[in-house]
Amino acid sequence: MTATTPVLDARLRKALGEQTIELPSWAFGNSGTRFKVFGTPGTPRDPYEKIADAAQVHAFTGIAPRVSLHVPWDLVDDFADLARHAKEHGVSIGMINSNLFQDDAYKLGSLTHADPAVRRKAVAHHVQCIDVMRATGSKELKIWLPDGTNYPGQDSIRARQDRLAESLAAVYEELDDDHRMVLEYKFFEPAFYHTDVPDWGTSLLHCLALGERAKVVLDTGHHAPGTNIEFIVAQLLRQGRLGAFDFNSRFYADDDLMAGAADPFQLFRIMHEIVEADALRPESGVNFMLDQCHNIEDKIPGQIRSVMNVQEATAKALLVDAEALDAAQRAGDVLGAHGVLMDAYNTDVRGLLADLRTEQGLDPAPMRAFAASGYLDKIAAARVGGTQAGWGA
Ligand code: RM4
Ligand code: MN
Repeated sequence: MTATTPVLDARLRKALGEQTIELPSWAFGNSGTRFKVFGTPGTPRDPYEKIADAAQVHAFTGIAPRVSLHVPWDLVDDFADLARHAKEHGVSIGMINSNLFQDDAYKLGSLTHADPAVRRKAVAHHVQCIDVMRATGSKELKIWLPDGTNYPGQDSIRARQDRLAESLAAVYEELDDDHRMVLEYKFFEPAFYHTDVPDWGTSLLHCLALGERAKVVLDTGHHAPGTNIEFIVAQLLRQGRLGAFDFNSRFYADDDLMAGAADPFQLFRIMHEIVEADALRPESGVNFMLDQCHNIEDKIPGQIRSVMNVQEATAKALLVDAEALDAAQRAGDVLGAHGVLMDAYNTDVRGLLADLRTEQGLDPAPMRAFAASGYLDKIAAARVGGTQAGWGA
């Protein structure tokens, strides 16, 4: 097929114009590996500065209007004031993430712990997160459970599932009617023998037991190598239980690199499932979020690049000729059907997205425009003293 230049028609304009991507506050703080955390001049010292930086990503891309918070990393005295600050910067507060992995009490588990007092403490932490939701206007509580064991026999896998179900039900009870709970799975780390929510099936079973407002979070870095992630996307969409993505890239484990960097084709395949199920629309309730760390690259441009990568994958998925694909699939035309998908993937959508930004009053080249804005120099000069936010704060 000859390459054609894609045109920004009304359908693409609407679909791309409606898409939003949520940013993680922690991406703006310092992070690293267990070997070293490198600081950057100008790194935010508090949640207010993290939000100001996140707002830059939205200002230059136009599609990142929400910032997700992590409690207690983003604790402030007055959350309503933080929400006001976000609004002043043109963004709002997104999902509230609980933290069950940095308290000594949780060494052997949190919501699954054998000791009811520890489980109560973990449930109470979620009540605190729900209060943050009320103060900030957030509607989603996000739970990633680090619980698990390191050695066979260390604890009863089965009893832990029962305790988890009970604890999650206690948290779910606390939600307001317009709140949702999203439950993230991960197959390893920090526990290495088993984790208590290792996969989408386990997360889904707990969500089904909890109720309609419980959905699954799919973090692209939380699967064994070779896992067909788009299959999971399709399956969760069929059940109406795909609550959110945590997008990032991985080469080996949970690398948390920029979305679309390691495997842009995988990102495209995921977005193809989304488009095919008509789940790109805001009403579908799928929250497209990034969950990343920028260990060696500058954080704000790292987020801008990631947002653009997701947007490019989305535009390509929207270019799949659905009719031709359907016809080829029905006819059993293996290579024809595959060809339809590859034609879309191999289309250069950068010009189309530049046109979209120009129409929206944005600079067509966000990376270049942000670099030219001088913002990084400005924050490096202004943010002197204090302690830079990082893993654990
Ligand atoms: C976990 C998981 C969570 C994230 C933390 C920081 O691996 O991906 O979503 O909140 O890391
Ligand atoms: Mn995640």
